[in-house]
Amino acid sequence: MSRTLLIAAAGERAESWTKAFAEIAPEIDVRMHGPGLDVSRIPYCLVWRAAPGLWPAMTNLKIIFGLGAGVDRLLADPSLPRDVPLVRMVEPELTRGMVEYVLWQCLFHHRKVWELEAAQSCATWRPHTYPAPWERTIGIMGLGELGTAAAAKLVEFGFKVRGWSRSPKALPKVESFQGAEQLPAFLAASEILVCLLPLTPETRGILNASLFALLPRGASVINAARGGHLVEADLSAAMASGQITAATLDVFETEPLPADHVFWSTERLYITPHNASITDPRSAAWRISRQIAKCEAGEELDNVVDRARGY
Ligand code: NDP
Ligand code: OXD
Repeated sequence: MSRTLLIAAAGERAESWTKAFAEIAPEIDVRMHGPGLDVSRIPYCLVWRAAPGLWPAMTNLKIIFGLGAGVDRLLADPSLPRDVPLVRMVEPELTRGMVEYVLWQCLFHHRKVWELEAAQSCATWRPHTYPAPWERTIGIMGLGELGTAAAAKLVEFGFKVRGWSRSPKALPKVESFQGAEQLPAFLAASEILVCLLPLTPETRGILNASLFALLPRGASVINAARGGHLVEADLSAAMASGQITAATLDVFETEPLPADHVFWSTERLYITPHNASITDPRSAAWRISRQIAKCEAGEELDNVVDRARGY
């Protein structure tokens, strides 16, 4: 059992996970969580959200691997073992996917594609202008693994990029702001605001009416982090008043987004189904196998969640 990994999350992707471990890390003995499986001696677990009773049953755990970069759901579970390291997902394909999503959506909002859609819907050849990227400021909330990579790509495209985090950053050509005191200055010029924050008690509900009021009038909002960051009614009101022109949301307080939710029919509000980026089983299998090897060798693990900070 020394290198046994329980996968308690795979759903319809179960096959890709077993295949990935078989190809990339055959030394790991993978078990899929299911009824009747004795998990008491399994030392490693890869999980998105734990089924009730899973943690008390895993009495010999050495590492919990979160299947996603965000660990808010795992930390919200009072039965999560306190003394076992929780490692969040950091892998190059997850980062690449998010960079692609942020670039795609920033270009979409930069070029105001909804104006083209409106002209096309009435078969009108309407001149459409937009500023050069260096005349457009994009603000990224969260300059961690994903925010830093997204900022670098936007800089490469010539945008004016600014970022907001808890601690000071020095990233090439990114104007950096830190902490609550510098949030208003950060927001003041952010014409396209991208949220890539972790969901913590401090960041829950941060995308709210007061924050929207501090953005330049007519700004766009892109939330690819967690639904809990957004106060949904405040976004609806800000869009109705014109303070926010358009938004793209990948994540929602309730997922799947209910069919009768007002967002489905809100003009210039674009929805993607929590797939801004998806953990790649092959790339993740390699990362997890390295971490297990480190653990077995008594070495320090990477990307261990700081439970006091919540990310
Ligand atoms: P990281 O932990 O690497 O980065 C988090 C960043 O947020 C850090 O820069 C941190 O600041 C900053 N931050 C945290 N709390 C605050 C605060 N109170 N005030 C200001 N800044 C703060 O996370 P990742 O970049 O890997 O991921 C970010 C989030 O993206 C995940 O938590 C997840 O929710 C979401 N996600 C969504 C996906 C999707 O498909 N929609 C896919 C993957 C992730 P500092 O650097 O100073 O610590
Ligand atoms: C993640 C996610 O946190 O997929 O990785 O949302």
